Formats: sequence, C-alpha cells, structure tokens
Amino acid sequence: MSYILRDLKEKADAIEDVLDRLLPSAQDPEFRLMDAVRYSTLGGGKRIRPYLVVSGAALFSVDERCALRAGAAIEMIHCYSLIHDDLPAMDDDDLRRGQPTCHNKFDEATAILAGDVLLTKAFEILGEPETHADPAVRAELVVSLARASGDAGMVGGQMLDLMAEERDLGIPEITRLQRLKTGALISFSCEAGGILGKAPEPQRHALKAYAHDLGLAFQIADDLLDVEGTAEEVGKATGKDEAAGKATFVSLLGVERAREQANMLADQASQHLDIFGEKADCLKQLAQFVVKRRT
Ligand code: GRG
Repeated sequence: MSYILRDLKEKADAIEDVLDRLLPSAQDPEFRLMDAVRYSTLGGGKRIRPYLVVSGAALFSVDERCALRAGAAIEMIHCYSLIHDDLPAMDDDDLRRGQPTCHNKFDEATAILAGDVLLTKAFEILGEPETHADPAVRAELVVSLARASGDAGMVGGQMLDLMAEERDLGIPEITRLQRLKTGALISFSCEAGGILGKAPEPQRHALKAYAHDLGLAFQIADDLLDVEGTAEEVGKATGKDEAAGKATFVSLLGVERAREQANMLADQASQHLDIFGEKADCLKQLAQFVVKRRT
C-alpha cells in the first residue's frame, strides 16, 4: 500500500500545479466566480481519475505534460459534478472534502456558475494543441469525454439516481445506474491514456475491461464507506443512503457480500492488465487501494 500512497500523492501534487495554472484567480469584477471554482477544485480530493489518465498514458510513453492536461480536464468535470450534486435541488449536502460545500461557502447561484465554468473549461483544455499535437486525438478526447459526462453517462446516471428515490431498484438496475453515474467517467479516465498514446485495439480493450471492473469496485467501496465510515474520514456526511431509504449494493447484498464482491472485482480488474507486464503494476495497486481506502 505504501508505494501506491506515495505515487498517488506525487501525481496529485503534479495535477494540483496544473489545475492551479489552468484556473487562475481573476482580477475582474466577477472574481468571485473563479474564487468559487478554485475553492472547489484545489487542495482536496484523491485525484484518482487523473491518476488513471497519467498511469494509463505512461503505458504508451505519452509525454506526461499532455497526460496531466487531460487528467486536469477530467478532474474539472468531476469537481463540477460534486458541486452540482451537493446543491439543495440534488443531494443538499453541507460538507464536501471536509469543507463547507460550494453553495454554503458562496451561494447557490455562484455554485451553479462555478460548475458551469469547470464543465466548459474541461473541453477548452482538451481542444487546445498543448494537450496533443494531433487534432484527431484531441477530437477523440472531446467526443469521448462528452459521451461519458452527458445523458448517456454521468448526467443520465444522476437522473436515474434521482428517480431511484421513488422506485425500488434491484442489482441489475443499480449496476446500470452506477455504470452511468460514476463508471462512465472512470472508464474514460482509463481509456484516455490509450487515446493519447494511439494504442492498438487489444490494449484499449484491456484498459476498458479494467475500467469496467474498477468502476463497480469503486462504487461498492463508496457504498461501504457510507455505511461504515465517519464524516471525518470521508469528508462528507455518511449514512445518507440508508436515511433516504435508497437501495445500494450494500443494502441489497449486505456488508460482507458487498466487500467480497468489491475485492473480487479489484482482482479481476488487475488481471485484465496482465498483457502490459510490470508497467501496469501501479494501476493494479490502485485497484487494491480503491477497495481498501477509508476516504
Ligand atoms: C449533478 C451533473 C451531476 C452529476 C452528479 C458523479 C455524480 C453525479 C455525483 C457525485 C456524488 C457522489 C457522491 C457520487 C458517488 C461516487 C463518487 C463520485 C464519489 C466521489 O468521488 P471520489 O471518492 O472523490 O473520487 P474525491 O473527493 O476524492 O475526488
């Protein structure tokens, strides 16, 4: 575990520098907007998605500066989703990453706009030549991230999640919901390295399969933390799914079976990467970190 914790920290520091440069403070009268953007993006989070991009890109010897820009773009989408998810119209949360949520620190309208800035900035960055010299690669990144984030991905999953409050879902429906809500962005994070590195199909396929199992393992671990973790550990309110009467992997499988399932998925995710040899060791260790984490 110590290697992956060190490596995560190193890559998180690198991504922090890139985000800091890409999201500068503003001097204009509307400076409050960028204050809210920076508040919600800098100085927190595990940065798992950028880690997946940078480590996946390293398999194909992609220039790390390009991978960090793509990783920063995905982190911006992730942070926008957290800001909007915390709003009173959605989950109505007070705490995120151990701090007051964006709408509590600023106000609701500013939080909505801060999310909008991050959503649009992500595509601006992917479209710029510094992200990749080949315009076809940039276009593929843009289209794939749009698909992962929109109606057929994260936003569609969020809609299903809102509807789940009025319907009893079973395992197949929850699996689909989570594949869209959290899995699609995790999948894109894994596939982005292959896109940047113009990887051949078998390697892309292996990354996709890894992402598929990792995404589900991540979500089950998140559900377990909601049941077993404290707000201090997790940095947000826990016990919310149960209080809302929401079906989750844990409520349907029970704690023990859910943990077994998460561990099995993490092992299976690692096996898909065997074709890369030792070069993929960090991604294999990340899969173990995802299911053992307490934050
Ligand atoms: C409102 C457009 C919109 C989308 C919301 C992904 C999502 C959809 C909401 C996020 C809220 C949430 C708690 C999702 C469950 C899993 C998840 C994404 C947890 C947070 O991700 P981590 O653990 O967080 O990577 P950090 O803070 O480490 O970045």
